Formats: sequence, C-alpha cells, structure tokens
Amino acid sequence: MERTLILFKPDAVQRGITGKILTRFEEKGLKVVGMKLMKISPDLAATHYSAHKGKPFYDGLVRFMTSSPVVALALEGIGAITICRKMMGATFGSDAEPGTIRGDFGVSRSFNLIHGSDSPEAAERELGLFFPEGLVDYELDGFRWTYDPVEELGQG
Ligand code: D4T
Repeated sequence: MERTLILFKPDAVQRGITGKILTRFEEKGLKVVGMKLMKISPDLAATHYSAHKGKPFYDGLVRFMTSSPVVALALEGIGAITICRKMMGATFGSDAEPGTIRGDFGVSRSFNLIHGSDSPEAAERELGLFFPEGLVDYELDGFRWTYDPVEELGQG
C-alpha cells in the first residue's frame, strides 16, 4: 500500500470542481485517508515548493497557492503515487491529454488545478507537512473488490 498527497489547488476550489475531481479518485479505487479544506501559509508554500525557489515562476506560484483555500487530500492504494500522477496528466492543462484531470478541466499553465506527490520520498515529506496530525486508519470494504485478491492482498 502506498500513500500520496494530493492538493486541489485554489482554482479547483474556486471553480467548484473539487467534488468532480474527488469522484474520479474514489471511482478509480483509491481510499481517502485524510481530507481538509485549508489556507496554505506563505511558510508552508515556501517549504512545499522549496525545490522551485529561484525559478521565474516561483513567486507567482507561491502567490497563487496562498491566494485562496485548497483541499488537501491523502490517498491510499497499491501504486497510488503513479496512478494519481497519470490521472492528473501533464503539468500544463494545454498539454495534458483528454481523459486526464488537467486535460479535461484546464487550459492554463499556472492554474493547473491539482498537485500530486511525485515519488515515495516526496509523498512522505508532503504528507508530514500537510497532515502533521496524522492520517485516518480504517478498513474500506470495497478494497477487496477493487484490488486483485491473490497477488495484491494475499487473500484467496
Ligand atoms: P505540482 O508540483 O504542482 O504537482 O506540478 P507538477 O509536478 O506537474 O509540475 P512542477 O513541479 O514542475 O511545477 C510546480 C507548479 O508550478 C507551476 N509552474 C510550473 C508554472 O507556473 N510555470 C512553469 O513554467 C512550471 C514548470 C505549475 C505547477
């Protein structure tokens, strides 16, 4: 099982499409283990995007991410990080393939609707930043009808 941090960015919240995007992840078979509406502080934005500090788009990115609330989501599933990145599509909405979240809902470069952790190391770091209180452990009944029972979950 893998966990990943997803952010529905301010544009997704302001456009009222967070429910539609969440439904895609739920229908795919990912389990919600954390979810909250929050405003990102400038400090949190700077820490989260520290890899981009100094790049031409950095100041605008931090301004955008702190301008209005986001929905922070922790999702769990086998291969969750890769699955979510594929579902998000290419970074810029104008390049993203139809069928992906950015491809179906966006055309912008800077307003790209969603963030998803891009590696297990990033996921661990980002989940710690956005959910310092921890995540919610529970059984999701649908899981045994979603993932292959023998190879994936060790059930016959
Ligand atoms: P995030 O990190 O938000 O999930 O997006 P990606 O992983 O797909 O893309 P990224 O880290 O390269 O970029 C982070 C964030 O910055 C915005 N951005 C990026 C921008 O406004 N102009 C740019 O030229 C680039 C490269 C969009 C996403």
